[in-house]
Amino acid sequence: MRRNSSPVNGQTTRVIAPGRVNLIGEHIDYNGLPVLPVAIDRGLEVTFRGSDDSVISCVSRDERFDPVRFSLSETIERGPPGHWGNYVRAAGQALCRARGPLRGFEAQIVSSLPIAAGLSSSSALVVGIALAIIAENGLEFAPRELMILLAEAERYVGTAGGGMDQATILGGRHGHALHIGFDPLVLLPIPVPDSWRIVVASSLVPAAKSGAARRVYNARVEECRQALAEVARTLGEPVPDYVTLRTHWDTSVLLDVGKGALDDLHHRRFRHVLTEADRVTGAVEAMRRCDLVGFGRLMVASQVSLREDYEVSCPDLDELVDCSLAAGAAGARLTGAGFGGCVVSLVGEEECDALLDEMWTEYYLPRGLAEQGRSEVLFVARPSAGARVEEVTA
Ligand code: NG1
Repeated sequence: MRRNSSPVNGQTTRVIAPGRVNLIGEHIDYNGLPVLPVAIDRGLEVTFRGSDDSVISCVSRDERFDPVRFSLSETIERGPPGHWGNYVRAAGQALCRARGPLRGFEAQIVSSLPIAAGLSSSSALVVGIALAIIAENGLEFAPRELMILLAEAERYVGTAGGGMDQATILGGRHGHALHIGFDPLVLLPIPVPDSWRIVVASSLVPAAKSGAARRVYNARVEECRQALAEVARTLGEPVPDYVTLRTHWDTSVLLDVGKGALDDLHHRRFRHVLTEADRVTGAVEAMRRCDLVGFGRLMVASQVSLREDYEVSCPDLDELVDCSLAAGAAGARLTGAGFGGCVVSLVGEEECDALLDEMWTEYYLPRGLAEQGRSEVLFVARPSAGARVEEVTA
C-alpha cells in the first residue's frame, strides 16, 4: 500500500472492512483448529485524512460512541473497559511496535454492522484502523503477517481470542467461504453454492465481549488448555497442541482417554473442541458436493454441542435456532462467541423468503419490533471480499 493521503493535496482515503459470519467451527480457532467463516456484505468504513503528527482522532457517525483521540506510540494507555476506542488503540499500538514511529490521521467511522452481535464489528474496527495507518504511512505487509499481527493486537482489549476474525476480514473472497487453518495460517477459499442462502438473525441479546462474557470466554480458553495438557500427559504426547493430537489419534480414542482423565466439565469442553473440528471437515466436504441438508445437519449438531458441552448459548439463541429450523432452515446455530448475538441459518434460495417471513412473525413481532427495523435484525448475508482501501474523489 502506498503513502497517499497527505493533507497537502487534500486527499481523503477510505477503508472498507467487512464483518464476518462463521458458518461452523466455533470456539476452536484459539485451539489452533480450522474454522469455516465468510466475510459479509455489511461492514464499516473508515474515512480519513492524514495529519502531520502522531495523533489519531476518530469520530463515529453513531452518536452513542464518543470521540477518541490519542497519540500513536508503542505503549498506548487503555480507555475504560468495553470502550470502543480500545479497538482503535489496539491497532495503533501493534503497528507502532512493529513499524513505529508513525503518523496519525483524522477519521470518521460509519458502520452497517450491528454492535455486539457476534459479527465481528470489533475486529472490523481493528482491521479498518490498521489499514488506515498502513495506507497513511506507506507501510508494506504480507497478508498473513498482517492477519497474525492484528489477531495478537486485539488481545490488547483483554480477550484471549483466536485469529478467525482478522483473517476473515482481511482475506474474504466474493462468493466463497474460507477454510482457515491456524497451524500454520492457511486460507482456502471454498465456493458457496449459488443456490445457498446464509441468513443472519439477531437474538436481540447483546453479546458484548466485555465484563462477564469476557471472563467466560477467557475461562473457556483456559479450560481447553487444561483438558489438552491432561490428555496429552496421559497419552505421553510430548507436544501438547490440538492439531498434533488430532493428527496422531482418532477422535473416538481421544474422547475415551478424555473420559478417564478429565472431570465432567473438562471432558465436555474437550468433546466440543474435537467434535466441532470434525464437523468443520464434514462441512467442507458437504459444501464441495453442494449438500445443503448434510451441511445443515452439522450446524444443528454444532449448536447442540455449543449449548450442552460448551455452555455458550442462551435461551433466546436456542429459541431463535428452533424458530429457524421450524421455518424450514436446513441448519441453524449461534455464530461467534455466543452469550447472545446472532444465529446463522442455511436455507435454499427457493425457501428463503418464506423462512424470513416466518422468523419475523414468530420471533420478532411478539417482541414488539417494527417492520422498518426488520433489515437491521434479519437479513441475507452474501459472501464478500475482504477489506480494501480506496481513494475518495471529492
Ligand atoms: P466474536 O464473535 O467476534 O466475539 C470471538 C473471537 C473469535 C472466536 C469466536 C468463537 C475475538 C476477536 N474473536 O468472536 O476468535 O474465538 O469468538 O468462535 O476474540
